[in-house]
Amino acid sequence: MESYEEKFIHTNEDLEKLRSDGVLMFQQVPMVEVDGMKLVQIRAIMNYFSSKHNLYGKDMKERALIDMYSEGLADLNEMFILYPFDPPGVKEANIALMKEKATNRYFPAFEKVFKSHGQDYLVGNKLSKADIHLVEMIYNMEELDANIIANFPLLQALKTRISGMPNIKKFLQPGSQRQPPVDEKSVQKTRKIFKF
Ligand SMILES: N[C@@H](CCC(=O)N[C@@H](CS)C(=O)NCC(=O)O)C(=O)O
Repeated sequence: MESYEEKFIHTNEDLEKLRSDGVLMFQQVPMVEVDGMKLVQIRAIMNYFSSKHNLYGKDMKERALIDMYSEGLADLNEMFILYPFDPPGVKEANIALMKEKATNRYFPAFEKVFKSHGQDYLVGNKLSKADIHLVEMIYNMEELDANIIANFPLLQALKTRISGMPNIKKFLQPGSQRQPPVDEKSVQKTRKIFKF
């Protein structure tokens, strides 16, 4: 695994400093400095690291499948990232909608992929970024409903398999990089930093 230094934005001044330094192409974060580049746009960043570390398929067709699976999950993830900022009422409705979509649309679709080929990973019998996105989504949805994958045995097996990988195990340990569910205090802090 590459070593890296993670810097957090704590105040609007931190953000404005980056902007005035001219390092944010669209005045937005996240931004990653890697291999002489200052990369923005989260999907561009993830795709770069996936290519670099061989998590992005062996040919065009595998990459197309990995993109298709990742983009499906990105649609659901967008709702997940935004719902803490919803006003009361809307928030509850979006939580219900995410649970419904995870249970009836996304998780059955991925369970079916595993059932169709009987392999340990979604694409090419090899770990790809799509598997990582899927397991991340399982953890996200479990924050909303702890039993959400109860009826998806192949997704349970994937979660166990990926979570046991040494780097991921480390990442998932309490107090390490994975952030806990967003609370009201951090919602207010984020609003202040980004002025919305
Ligand atoms: N499409 C971009 C969106 C980035 C984005 O919305 N970043 C927010 C913070 S999470 C931001 O910097 N907002 C300030 C702004 O848009 O002015 C990505 O996926 O990276």
